[in-house]
Amino acid sequence: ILDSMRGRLELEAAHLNMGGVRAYERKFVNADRIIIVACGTSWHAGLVAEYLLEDLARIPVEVEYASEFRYRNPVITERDIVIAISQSGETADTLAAIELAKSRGATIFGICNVVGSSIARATDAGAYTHAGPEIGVASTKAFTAQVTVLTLLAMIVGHKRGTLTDSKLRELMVELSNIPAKVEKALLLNDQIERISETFKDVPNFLYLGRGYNFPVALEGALKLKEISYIHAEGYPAAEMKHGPIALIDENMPVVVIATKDSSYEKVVSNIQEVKARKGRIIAVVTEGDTTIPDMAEFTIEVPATSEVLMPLVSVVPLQLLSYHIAVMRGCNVDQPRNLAKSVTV
Ligand code: F1P
Repeated sequence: ILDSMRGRLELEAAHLNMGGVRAYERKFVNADRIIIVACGTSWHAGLVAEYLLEDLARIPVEVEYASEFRYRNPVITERDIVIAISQSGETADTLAAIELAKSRGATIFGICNVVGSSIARATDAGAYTHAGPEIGVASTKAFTAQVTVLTLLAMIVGHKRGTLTDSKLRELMVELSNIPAKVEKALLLNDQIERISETFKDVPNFLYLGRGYNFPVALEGALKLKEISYIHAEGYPAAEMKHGPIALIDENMPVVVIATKDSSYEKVVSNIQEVKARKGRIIAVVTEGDTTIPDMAEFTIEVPATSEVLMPLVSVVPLQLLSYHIAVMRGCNVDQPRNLAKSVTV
């Protein structure tokens, strides 16, 4: 099914070499657990993969900051698979995490963008994202490509394990082939987001909230803003807000809520009500045609509908645009942010 559908995919990332997955298919199918190691944006792609692999393949997943994992004494067995994700393929923390897992017998699967990079060479197998060079230091299209690879991986493994039915697989493949057009449509939000950015360019803080598949997207939105505009931003699972961050909300706090139509929609709507009750300034990312949230939010950004499991590929785009425009308006160099290196090799 995958082979016949692959011809329909237009995403550059879909040309990836999934041969690496096929060669280690049995390992993946029998894995007791998958441990994902990565840093920064790649770590956020790993968090999306946790939802994907649990939902579609029913494999327990742990997502670890490589920068912390490398100094721990983790319990790793030969039945574990470690997935290392890195755009540059040169991140020293991720490389060290790989070496540690390897020394304890795990199989290492890499997802890198740069062909022949150190991480690609250190792994047992892998899939390249082939997303082209990242011009700027902060990852953007690498995130989309990594999530695409991880989605395909979860689909292949889930299908083999019998946790993803033929019809569900086919449905997801068809929707995946629609994603490039939906991302194009999300990019048309550019002018609207530029206008919204004008309102918020001078604020000192931002909060980002999301649930489920949109929780890692909230983290990624906050990281992009920090990285390129130097505004302090926090990403949180929306349900965690009441456990602390709610104290921060007043009439000066912009709160970006990713509230697309999915299984946690109703709960996100109540989170928006909680923010509104405290006069927070709500910028909501919603599914096209939503009639409830626009009445509650100061700004509403509509993205095309898609399957819940594929939504991060679409919902991250307006957040990247928001960070970009705010950074440009603040006079920041979006391609070379201060203090950041393309690959962190120390
Ligand atoms: C990891 C990362 C990027 C971030 C910045 C610093 O890089 O944290 O996500 O945007 O470039 O490095 P990589 O391992 O994915 O190359």
